Amino acid sequence: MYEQISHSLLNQILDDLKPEIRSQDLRHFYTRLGANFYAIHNLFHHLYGRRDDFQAQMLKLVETLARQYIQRPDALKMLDIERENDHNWFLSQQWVGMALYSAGFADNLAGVADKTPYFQELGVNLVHIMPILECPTGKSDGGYAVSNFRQIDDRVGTLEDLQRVSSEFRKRDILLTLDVVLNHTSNEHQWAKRAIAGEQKYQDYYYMFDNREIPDMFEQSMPEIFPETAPGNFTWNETLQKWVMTVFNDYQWDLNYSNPTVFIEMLDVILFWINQGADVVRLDAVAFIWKKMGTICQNEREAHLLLQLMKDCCQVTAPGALFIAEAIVAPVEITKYFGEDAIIAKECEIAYNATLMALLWDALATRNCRLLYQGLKSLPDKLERATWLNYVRCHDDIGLGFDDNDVRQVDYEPNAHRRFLVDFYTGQFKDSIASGVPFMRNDKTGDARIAGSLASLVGLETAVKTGDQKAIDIALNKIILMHSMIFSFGGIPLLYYGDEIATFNDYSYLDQPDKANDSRWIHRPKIDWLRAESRNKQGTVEHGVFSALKKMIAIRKETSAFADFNNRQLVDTTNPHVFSFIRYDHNRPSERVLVICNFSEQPQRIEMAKLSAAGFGIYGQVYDLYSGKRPTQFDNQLVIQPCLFYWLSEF
Ligand code: OTU
Repeated sequence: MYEQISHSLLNQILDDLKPEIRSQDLRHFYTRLGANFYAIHNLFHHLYGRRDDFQAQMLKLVETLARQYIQRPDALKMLDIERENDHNWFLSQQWVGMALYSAGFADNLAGVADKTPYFQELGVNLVHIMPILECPTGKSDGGYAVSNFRQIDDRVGTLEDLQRVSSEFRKRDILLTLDVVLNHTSNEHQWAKRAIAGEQKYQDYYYMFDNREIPDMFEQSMPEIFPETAPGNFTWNETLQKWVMTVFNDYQWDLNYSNPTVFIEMLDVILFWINQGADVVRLDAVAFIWKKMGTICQNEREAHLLLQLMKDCCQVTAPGALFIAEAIVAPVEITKYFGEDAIIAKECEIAYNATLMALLWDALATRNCRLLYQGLKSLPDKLERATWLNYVRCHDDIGLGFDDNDVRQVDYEPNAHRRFLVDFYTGQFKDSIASGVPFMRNDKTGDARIAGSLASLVGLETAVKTGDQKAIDIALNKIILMHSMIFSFGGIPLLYYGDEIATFNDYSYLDQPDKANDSRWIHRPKIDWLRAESRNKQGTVEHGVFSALKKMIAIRKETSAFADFNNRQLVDTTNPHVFSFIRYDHNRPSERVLVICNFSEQPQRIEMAKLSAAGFGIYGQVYDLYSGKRPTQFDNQLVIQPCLFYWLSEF
């Protein structure tokens, strides 16, 4: 795109660049800047064009990009070029992720580096290390209340440790994912401290008000994120004598992105960690970064423009790095975080598939797939060159963020249905052996979310305690079934640490005052490595899960139909307990896999004729990639064991 105004501005900015920048070899940088400048200028102007200092801010932005480019290690610059030449690299089925807390997984970063062989053993080659930056003790929100964006927390390790992790990973082709908490800082961050000390510059980094007038107006339309522990969206600061916007906990101050300095600071932070070797950056709470009175202050158009701008800027300095959007919002809103267009309005390459996650838990509780089908049918197509992060559990709660229309469509009443699911997973519903706990019950809205480890939510904890072998087997199948879905659906599967060895709830958080009121800590375990050894011992639950996951991962990597190129087609088997879809190789559509999942605790059957109608198995025999055998058939019907699955292929 060539446009005079932006081009002459670019010329001027290049002239104004500091001499130490101009003297560098910036060939690739200039090419990328030229290619992206029209978009960058446009977006920056849209957001900040009315300011007198617009041009100066624009120069500062370009200088930031150049400075970080100069600091980017050569090896990473080469990787950028490789990835530019193979821009679909992350859509391949070879990627399998795991998210972990370094302290819970292996004491600290050095421990994570030492444990690298464990990832290889399982087949994991993308590791999301949960927040590692400095946080106040106690008021840390599990690392999401950062007090220094450039300093690794002492308890986690040092920059050298991270470099060791990064080089161990790089040697083994494991991608490193790090967090950048965009929406807020800790109230103990330097910026907050200087704001409290009275510096106007830093007060302008946040949203602050002298009285309740504006906060009250905001509150009329803003929901509460942590209603039990942090009601309201503003906190009174005694020293400042002001109300500070605090959407999450009262010690997490929302950053004000209507100030371009904030944008540039945070972009600089992103580029800093990308230069430390992060292949992927998880952008936390992206839905919240723009506040507009009279709205829920989530998913605002400007939030999207900010993300597009961040993407375009990273494209200039470090085009090999990817963004993950953490936007746990309504299904129709989530896909928007990929951007509107892969070329001219791109945002994040990857987004959490919170919709699929919640729908899977629904199918498991109801033992039918009606809402799963309905919800996925209404999920808008995602952008090309973008992919889902498919997960079963993560460090957060399970929010039941279905679209109410979808819920009604399959004849449930939305509120009653959500109440049922919370009751089911917290073991209140009759016959349920799930042992989850509620998270953030909101008495005003009747809303609640669910916390608990995967193994405990599927009933394994209870089954093991009561020694009920049949229930143990069903629960193990459920863990395997849920993973079979995320491995085959299309997108990058993201395991949650501990789930691969069926880790139960950890109740120790209840004895720790700074954690006791946040039930998400029930599923942020400390790995018991002695217990993990049992993964090598046949007959143990650890072995049952670990070996199944390992096998599925190996098969996934060899099955090109599992790559993510919008190559999925839902199949209606007419059996409501069974969910089915076809995946096909986008280059060779005849190479297909038919996925069939039984979400009920009874064996299910489907007519072979239904498969033929879907165009499957007409010409040859079918066999199951997972077991390597022909699937069980009886009376012209395919039989699927309770809570198990097939990955059928033709030969
Ligand atoms: C994210 O969470 C993090 O994953 C949480 O661990 C943090 O507490 C939170 O941000 C604040 O930093 O913002 O877009 O329901 O799903 O708060 C979604 C709770 C988020 C989380 C939600 C989420």
